[in-house]
Amino acid sequence: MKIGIVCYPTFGGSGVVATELGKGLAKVGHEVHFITYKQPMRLDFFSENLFYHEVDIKSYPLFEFAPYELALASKMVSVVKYEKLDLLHVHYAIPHASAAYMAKQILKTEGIQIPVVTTLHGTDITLVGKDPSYEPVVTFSINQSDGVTAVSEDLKRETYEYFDIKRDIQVIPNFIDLERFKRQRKEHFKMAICPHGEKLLVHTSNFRKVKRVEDVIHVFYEVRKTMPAKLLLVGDGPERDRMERLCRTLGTCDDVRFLGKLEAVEEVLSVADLFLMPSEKESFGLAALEAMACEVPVLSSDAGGIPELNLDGVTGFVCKVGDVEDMTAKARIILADENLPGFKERALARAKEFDIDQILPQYVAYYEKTIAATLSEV
Ligand code: GMT
Repeated sequence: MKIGIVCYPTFGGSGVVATELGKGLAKVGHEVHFITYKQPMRLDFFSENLFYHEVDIKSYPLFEFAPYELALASKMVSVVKYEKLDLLHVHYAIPHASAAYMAKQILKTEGIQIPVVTTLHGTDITLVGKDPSYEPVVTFSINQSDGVTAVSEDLKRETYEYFDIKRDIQVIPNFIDLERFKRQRKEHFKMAICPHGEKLLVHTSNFRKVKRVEDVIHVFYEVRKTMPAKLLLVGDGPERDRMERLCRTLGTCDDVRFLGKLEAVEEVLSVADLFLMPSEKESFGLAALEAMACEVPVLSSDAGGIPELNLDGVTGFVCKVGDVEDMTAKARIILADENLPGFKERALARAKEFDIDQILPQYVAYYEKTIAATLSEV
């Protein structure tokens, strides 16, 4: 198949999933065309089946805001037409699903039928998408897609709850490349951070309010009262400054390091004892899956689709959003020397259920079904 993938190319779960999916499809022989405003982060090598088309966003004195959606739709039209694509797969509804709808209508006037699959990732539904400023367009463009997937059962449920959706949504979860995300031997790194055998807690996110990074810091503060521990925070975003100030107020600065946007996150995860994800909203929790693949148990909130991944009492623990006291108690259980090995082993076993080799065929089957249904309508 010839597949066009549209996504956000920067840091963020939906862009990572879209890029890894495209790479995986290319590996098994499909031709994949990325259509984005910037080269996707993880697309920095040559493959005969991978192509990149940059969206040209022209500015003009009249435009206070350049109309990105129009430039994207125009680029989709030309790529579908000249590369003879079989299907467009857009990741994150806003504005990709509506731009795809526009491209589809333009192509129809030229006698070209292009099936569109939209994948819903999370905040495009649970936060920004349901805001009245976008909701009518999100509802319309989901209903107009030829296929719709969501990354968890919970996200599917929320989509039906918040929007008037008339079509089926197929759940296809996030996946993981177990070749890249595996526990590596990094004893020297662990020694440098935890010279006295301290337990190492890790959190990675884009430091937005929904991630509740303050809960990570409070849990760490409490845990550290009863056992020597260190905390590594990977990522960056709007809450970072406030979190640094919180560490100063609590007096934990010597034991906390902010690592910023680190690409090789698997190296940090390889030395971690516990991963924290206390999010307020989280449709799946790809960062937790990456941790589990590196044999790190997860202490999470019960937001969104996280409990579909992190099994309470098995791969870690699931606590109510904001319940720092319970999270602290559960962190201590996991970190106890006699418990840690069991949790690590079960976290890895669970991660293997989301191996890209298991999930990618689900997308391929869904594309085939969508193409067949679209062509039979013609
Ligand atoms: O909202 C974000 O955190 C970014 C967002 C994205 O689309 O880039 O991430 C979402 O998609 C990921 C991949 O499907 C999921 O693993 C994340 O759970 C989800 N984030 C939220 O729902 C907050």
